[in-house]
Amino acid sequence: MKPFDEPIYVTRPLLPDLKEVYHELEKVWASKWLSNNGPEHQIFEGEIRRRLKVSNVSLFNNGTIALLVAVNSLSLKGEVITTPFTFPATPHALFWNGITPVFCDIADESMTIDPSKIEQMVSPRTTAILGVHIFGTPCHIEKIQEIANRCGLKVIYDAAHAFDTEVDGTGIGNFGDISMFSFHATKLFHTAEGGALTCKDTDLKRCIDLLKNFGIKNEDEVVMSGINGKMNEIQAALGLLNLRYLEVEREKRKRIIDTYIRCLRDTEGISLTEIPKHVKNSYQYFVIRIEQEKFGISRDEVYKRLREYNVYARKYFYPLCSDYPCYKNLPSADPANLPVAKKVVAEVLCLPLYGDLAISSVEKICEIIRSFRK
Ligand code: T4K
Repeated sequence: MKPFDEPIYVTRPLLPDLKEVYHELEKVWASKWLSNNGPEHQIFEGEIRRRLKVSNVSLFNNGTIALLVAVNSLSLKGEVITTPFTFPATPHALFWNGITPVFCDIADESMTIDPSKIEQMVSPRTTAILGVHIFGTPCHIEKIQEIANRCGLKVIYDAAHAFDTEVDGTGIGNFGDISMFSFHATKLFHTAEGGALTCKDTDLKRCIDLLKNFGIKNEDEVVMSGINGKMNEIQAALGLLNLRYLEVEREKRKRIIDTYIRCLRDTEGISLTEIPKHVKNSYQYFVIRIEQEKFGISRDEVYKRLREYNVYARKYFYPLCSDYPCYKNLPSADPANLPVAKKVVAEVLCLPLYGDLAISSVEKICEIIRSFRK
């Protein structure tokens, strides 16, 4: 088989017609208001609140700053239990708040933090659980809340991958104390860079809004030590525009995912992540798991050989956060504590997924992968 003429990346951003972008920017220019809770920001915040089906939203310049603020707003300290199978932003948001991340193993099927192993990680210093809805798959939210209630812990969810994920029709941002969404260019829905926090408690939203604006209450009062986490008007305008294209993008992605499933489901050694029936898929990633014994070659080998065909799949989220030099000496980072995460991180491969990816290219990627089987 011939390699693709152009590189096929794991994702490509949704890009609305430039003329429409220009039209949106004209409004921003006319307002002469570029940041600090301007008109586009206010409209966009309302739209996101409706879209995510939540009661409170605060917009941010990116998801990482949003997560930093979430941790800070709950006055967490000591230790927070989290997953090692995630993007660096998750444990770093704890570390930057002076908190020690405590890595808990993940469940094999969902690849999210394993609720049956959380309680044994709780110490007198533990103040919260930080779960990640990895690849848009919801954490075991009920069990996690039970543990949190029993142990007096807060719950934060990193929902960076879970825009549009719903559980039985309830927006994923309604669970736990706070959820963080990322609107980075690589996400299904984006504002180039951007993010949001959602929470049920309106007083908490007020605190979050102060924290993302240096703690400034008014011209005479700075009431807490905040940071600059504000989303600007250009980001908000792009977000409003992208919202209009979201359903079309989701439809296209659904067709691509259906094609991957059709072409790969009967391949021995490859397993597909199944989204439970009661969960609305975020369509953010398409993930396969490769079992070397059954497939004949390893995930790493598949990743390398796909590149020879100009296909840039990604080994998200390798390496585990517990293997980073800044965390590897923590007691919870001991590989013996994380057997499932160790196995999963060696098996997972994210295949290209974005609306403009041709179905014929998806079929060809599957054919290439199947041809590797030994
Ligand atoms: N928590 C979790 C669980 C997360 O996954 C993330 C971010 C965060 C927190 C933090 O949220 P933010 O602060 O980022 O809002 C990318 C993204 O930069 C990152 O947002 C995302 N997770 C992560 C999963 O993916 P990289 O280092 O893999 O990106 P990069 O530059 O290698 O891009 C991947 C591919 O996307 C490229 O090969 C081509 C394509 N691409 C990328 C960009 C930026 C484009 O076609 N156009 C583009 O503009 O991290």
